[in-house]
Amino acid sequence: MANLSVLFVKEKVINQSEKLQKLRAKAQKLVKRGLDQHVKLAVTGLSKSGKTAFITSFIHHLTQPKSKLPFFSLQQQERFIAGKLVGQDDLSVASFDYGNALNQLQLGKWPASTNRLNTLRLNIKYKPNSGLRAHLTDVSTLTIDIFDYPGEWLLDLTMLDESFLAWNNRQFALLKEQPRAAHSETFINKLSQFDWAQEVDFDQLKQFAHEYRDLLLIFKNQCQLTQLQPGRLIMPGELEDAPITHFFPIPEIDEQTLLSAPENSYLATLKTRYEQYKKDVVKTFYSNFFGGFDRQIILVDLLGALDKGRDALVEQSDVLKSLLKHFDYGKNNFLSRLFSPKIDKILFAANKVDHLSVEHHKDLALLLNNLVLDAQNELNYQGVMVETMAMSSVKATKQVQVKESGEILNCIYGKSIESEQLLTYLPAQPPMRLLPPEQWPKNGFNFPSFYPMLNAQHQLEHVRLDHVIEYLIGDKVL
Ligand SMILES: Nc1nc2c(ncn2[C@@H]2O[C@H](COP(=O)(O)OP(=O)(O)OP(=O)(O)O)[C@@H](O)[C@H]2O)c(=O)[nH]1
Ligand SMILES: [Mg+2]
Repeated sequence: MANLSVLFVKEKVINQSEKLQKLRAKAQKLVKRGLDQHVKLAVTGLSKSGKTAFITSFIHHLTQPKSKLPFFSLQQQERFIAGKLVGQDDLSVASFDYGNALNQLQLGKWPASTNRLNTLRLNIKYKPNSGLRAHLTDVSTLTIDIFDYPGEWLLDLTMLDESFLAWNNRQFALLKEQPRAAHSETFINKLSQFDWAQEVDFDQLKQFAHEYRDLLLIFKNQCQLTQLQPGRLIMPGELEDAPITHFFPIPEIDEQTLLSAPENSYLATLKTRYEQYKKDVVKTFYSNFFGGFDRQIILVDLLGALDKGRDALVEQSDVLKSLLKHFDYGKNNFLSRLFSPKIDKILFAANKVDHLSVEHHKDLALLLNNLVLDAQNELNYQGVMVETMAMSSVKATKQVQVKESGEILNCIYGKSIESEQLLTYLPAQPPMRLLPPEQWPKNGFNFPSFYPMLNAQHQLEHVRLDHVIEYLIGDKVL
């Protein structure tokens, strides 16, 4: 009898310890899930700043076992296991076409300009090396969500702060300033002779909108200007020629004129279109996709702007600074990270630095630093970490030394996009700060563009992408 009861008790103990083990495993799984980190990375930049190339290179180097990312702590400490693109979170958005973008780069071409919103999710598996995570698990996962979109759509965010009256008068004033004025004279004359209080003819309105769109395309492609609104007029996505995009600035108006305009007039229609565009297009895009970021990289094509002159450089930095208002910045605590994350680290990256000789890389970083200094101060004040770097997601040139008249010149070598020829070029030194107009070089700057260049092993290379990755996510993979 006694033996039997001992057996019974033993069985009970075994059952209980099995249950306990199961419970412990379940708890471990939950804790593990809680500890697995998740980053929503904002890749921000104006049109042609290099967002798509950056995202492609970012994925490529984090999904290759033999990538060269010496500054990325996971690689340095041999804790990187593998990276993989996995099913995206938001099924209503198109997937980032990584295969195609990578294929283009590997063929020595740049990916096409983005014309719709798309997204991706990247998982990185790694060995944790410290804290609770390292005690609980041998393998952790960091999940990274990224959206890619046409740069033009980003610019529309600044409209959210502006009434139709303010937007109209500011945009019209811009049309009259150089370098826009050189192209917009005929359009301005036409608008100036028009009676905006008369009853609207929608075909005529559409005609004006098309003419304005053609001008915006010239400002973008020939003048490299950045204030191009409404963005959907030049990069419509699913709104190709939709009436909601048919509005444009007209000669300066005052509040009284606007208030007294008949309901069916051109003027009242333009105002309604503007307000509707803000509400249905800009706000919707903004609230659906521009919330909940944890980290941000702002890609800046300073060399492209330097090429176009001082005005383009100033306009670019003003626009970038005004865009910052539309993101949530601040220090995170546990609860805010779960329920309303804020961007607590931001990187301003002067992209395409491979267009310079190595000795001038730091000058480009200093110039960017100089341009965003006041914004940086404000962000630091809010507890946000800010860094400025010069980088290149995909190298398009290699450094070569050329001897001329006994002097060694540090040049770059690559296939020029303009001439389609391989060329050796001695790039100028960029200024380290915004030069006053009187010090701006008379002949301006000239930084030619190059096709992507693979190394001898047919692999893509980068400049400081590893520093960028370490800065953006290094602290999430400890
Ligand atoms: N040298 C160099 N050029 C680059 C790099 N990244 C982008 N470019 C150049 O910049 C152009 C635009 O790059 P994208 O990645 O398409 O820029 P984007 O910001 O996605 O542009 P949108 O889709 O139009 O908003 C490319 O066609 C290249 O000419 C880089 O890392 N190095
Ligand atoms: Mg793109």
